[in-house]
Amino acid sequence: MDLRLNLRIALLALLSPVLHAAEFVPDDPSTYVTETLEMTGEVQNPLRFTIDDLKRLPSYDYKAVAAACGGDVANAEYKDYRGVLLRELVQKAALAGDDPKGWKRAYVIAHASDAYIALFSWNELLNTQIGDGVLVVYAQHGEALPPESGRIALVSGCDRHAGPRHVKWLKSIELKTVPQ
Ligand SMILES: Nc1nc2c(c(=O)[nH]1)N[C@H]1C(S)=C(S)[C@@H](COP(=O)(O)O)O[C@H]1N2
Ligand SMILES: [Mo]
Repeated sequence: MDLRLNLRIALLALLSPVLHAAEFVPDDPSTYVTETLEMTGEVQNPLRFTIDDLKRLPSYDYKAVAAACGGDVANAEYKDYRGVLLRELVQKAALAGDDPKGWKRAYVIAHASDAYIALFSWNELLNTQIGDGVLVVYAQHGEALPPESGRIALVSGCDRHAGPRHVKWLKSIELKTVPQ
């Protein structure tokens, strides 16, 4: 093999963990399945949503939001999800405290039951196109999500690569602020 090819392979091997973290595939996914979603952290309203609660909120089609923002539409058929906007859930929970600038220091962590997380800044959710594509999903192809995806999951359809901020077995949404 020539040196150039060897270097290319070495570089790819170095970069791949950034985009393709080792995917966790449990033997029995049902042990990780969550049936409710909790809003935790620095919130005024520590809400808990069942899947039925989520279904009563305004719902969005993943394929439509991802197409609108030019996001990751690879395998769009597979990604035929339906769910609610993360920013609308966070607005319902609302930030605790009376600092009018508190929201500017706020960030949101989506936690899974296997300790996987995805991280968003509040302004990213509220004030950029990325936020238009961040959905808490409960259905795929018009059916309940299968256990291996989690009955409740989070997807970020406007990301360049959807994998890293796809959270299966979504358990809670934590709202926090960077200390002053
Ligand atoms: N709870 C949980 N979600 C997870 C992971 C994980 O280990 N645990 N792996 C992530 C990774 S690294 C990828 S690439 C995607 C793969 O799923 P997808 O191809 O259906 O997006 O799931 C993501 N979601
Ligand atoms: Mo991944």
